[in-house]
Amino acid sequence: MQTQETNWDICLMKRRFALREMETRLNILNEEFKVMHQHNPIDHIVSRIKSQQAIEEKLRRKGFSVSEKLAERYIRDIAGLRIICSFTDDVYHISRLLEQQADLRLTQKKDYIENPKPNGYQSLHLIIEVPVNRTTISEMIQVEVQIRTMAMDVWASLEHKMYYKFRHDVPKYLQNNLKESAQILYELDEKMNTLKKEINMFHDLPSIRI
Ligand code: 0O2
Repeated sequence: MQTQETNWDICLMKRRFALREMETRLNILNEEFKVMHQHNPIDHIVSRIKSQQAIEEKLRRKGFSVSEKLAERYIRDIAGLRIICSFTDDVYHISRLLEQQADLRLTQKKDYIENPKPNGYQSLHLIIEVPVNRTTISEMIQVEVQIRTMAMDVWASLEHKMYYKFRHDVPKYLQNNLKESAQILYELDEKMNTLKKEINMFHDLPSIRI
């Protein structure tokens, strides 16, 4: 019989494989797009596996007892991938391209760009099941994919730092400033998106396509 530690190891290993699989697919999409359309929709990708300690904390927060079986079932972001794009259109484009891949299963979509969180947080969150083929077993493994623009990313990392700096009790005026900044960044993203479209209308100048 396997020890609990071994089960956790397997749980985390499967998710590392799922992340690699997703990253390869995304790099292919990005490279092909560059060749066909002279534009990289993805600026960069960051990925992480949640630590066992963070998974256990999240399980407790959700009112579950701690086991890797419950983690596999209820913690959908053990494997997390963040895709940073230059433009809002690219965020939705990447999402559509992933949704079209026949062997991926989209099980949840939260559009915090269309409906930002009350604090101002914006991002598109997908939970995608990815096929992982191991030596003796093939399994669908969940990956949380967050897709956002650079502006949304800068905002989210500042908010994250602030949340921890003030131990989850951010003064009201800072909360208001943050929310205001999110709105300004949203407007900036919209402007940049429109500008990009206008520039790309100059079909006779493909070398400046962005
Ligand atoms: P970390 O450290 O990034 O891993 P659910 O899984 O649907 O039951 P959950 O997990 O709250 O509920 O889902 P949601 O809303 O999709 O958020 C998951 C992740 O999105 C968070 O993971 C953050 O990474 C990010 N996120 C969500 N809301 C905010 C926010 O207000 N500010 C910032 N900066 N990030 C946010 P973790 O596990 O909380 O943290």
